Amino acid sequence: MTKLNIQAIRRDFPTLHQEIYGFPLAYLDNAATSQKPVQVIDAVADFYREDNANVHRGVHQLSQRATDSYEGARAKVCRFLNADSDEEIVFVRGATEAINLVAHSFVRPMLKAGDEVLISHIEHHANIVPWQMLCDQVGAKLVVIPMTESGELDLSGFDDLLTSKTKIMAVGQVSNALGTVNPVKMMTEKAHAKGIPVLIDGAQAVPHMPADVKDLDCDFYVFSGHKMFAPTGIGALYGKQALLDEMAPWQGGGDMILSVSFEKTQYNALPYKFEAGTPNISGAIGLGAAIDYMQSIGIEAIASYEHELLSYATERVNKLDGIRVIGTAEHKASVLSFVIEGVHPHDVGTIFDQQGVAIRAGHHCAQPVMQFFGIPATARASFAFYNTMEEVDALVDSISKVQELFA
Ligand code: 7TS
Repeated sequence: MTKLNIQAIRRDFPTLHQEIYGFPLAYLDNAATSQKPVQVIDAVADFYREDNANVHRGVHQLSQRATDSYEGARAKVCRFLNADSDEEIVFVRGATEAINLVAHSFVRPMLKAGDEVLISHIEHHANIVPWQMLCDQVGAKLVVIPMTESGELDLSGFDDLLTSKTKIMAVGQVSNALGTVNPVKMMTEKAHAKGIPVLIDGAQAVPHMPADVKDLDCDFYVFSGHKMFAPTGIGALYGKQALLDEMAPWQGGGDMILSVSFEKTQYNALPYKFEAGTPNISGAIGLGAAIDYMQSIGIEAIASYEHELLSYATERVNKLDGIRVIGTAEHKASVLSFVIEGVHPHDVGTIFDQQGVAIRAGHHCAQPVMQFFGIPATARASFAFYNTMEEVDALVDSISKVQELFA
């Protein structure tokens, strides 16, 4: 069994301790966003109480302290991802903005009519729509790695999908709708063997497993802070330095320049070239605190405990009649999507809420996955390391309650 002291961990998360309709809150919507520990809340509040100033521009003390904290957070992200240098870490709003940045600055300049962008059937819309928009603009083709009934990628024809026309492969490490863990390292190796650059969407991976860009050898890696216990509005793009160096900025403004005249602007060095305007300083500091927090627990320990939670939940739900688990991949992380026969997932979500159980009901911004299974939506429970076996029991009780009401 786990070595984590879950009750002690839970004390760090103020939002978890409340009642909803008289029931203790069971927060099982972590794939949408996670709750925040006091260590993160305090880091953000302390910044505003003590150091608030803009970064990279002040000679005064507060600005120097703000800059040190902001850049300190970048160094933490760099170590967290096992990147080579801070210059490879660009602060962005989240995974969505990071993917759009790569689409605009890296892929768009080289994409021609007839070229291809390779994604998979189980991507979040954030890793579909930016590529589709780009392809539409130049007459390129969006090529999709198919999926299987268990919610895994069907890689039987994968080699043939990697062609001389493929300008990038962009795939998620973990599916948000199904929880499938994709073999992204092997896929990256195969893409690289044909000279194809790779972007990995780590939004659903970083809260649950070690993320090591050197081990994966990906060219770009993106994630959002808010799913890993940090504030909203902050995330990071990792890019190999040689690629980021070659890329033009996609937004212009303050901080991303060395000099400006009406004739010519000289861009700033990495990573500032990609951080136009005043950044989310407190968010970055909160992200640094969230990384410290996760590392103090231990990411391997988190992964192993969450695996126990998911196995227990899956086992209990599988014993029930009239319920279909959507996403039965061999390797999964923290997500249990399901449909209850004869009940719309939105009704499931509402009835769960009345029992204090917070889940997401919907298409999870992965409509192609729903189309594959021929369903409009699923109910999705998604776990974090502060969840308990008792909360899984509350989930199962709520399923029974729904079935009673609709019997
Ligand atoms: N990629 C994946 C795999 C995601 O799950 C999400 C958000 C994103 C990208 C976009 O992240 P953002 O922070 O830029 O919005 N996923 C979800 C979810 O499953 N429920 O709400 C948001």
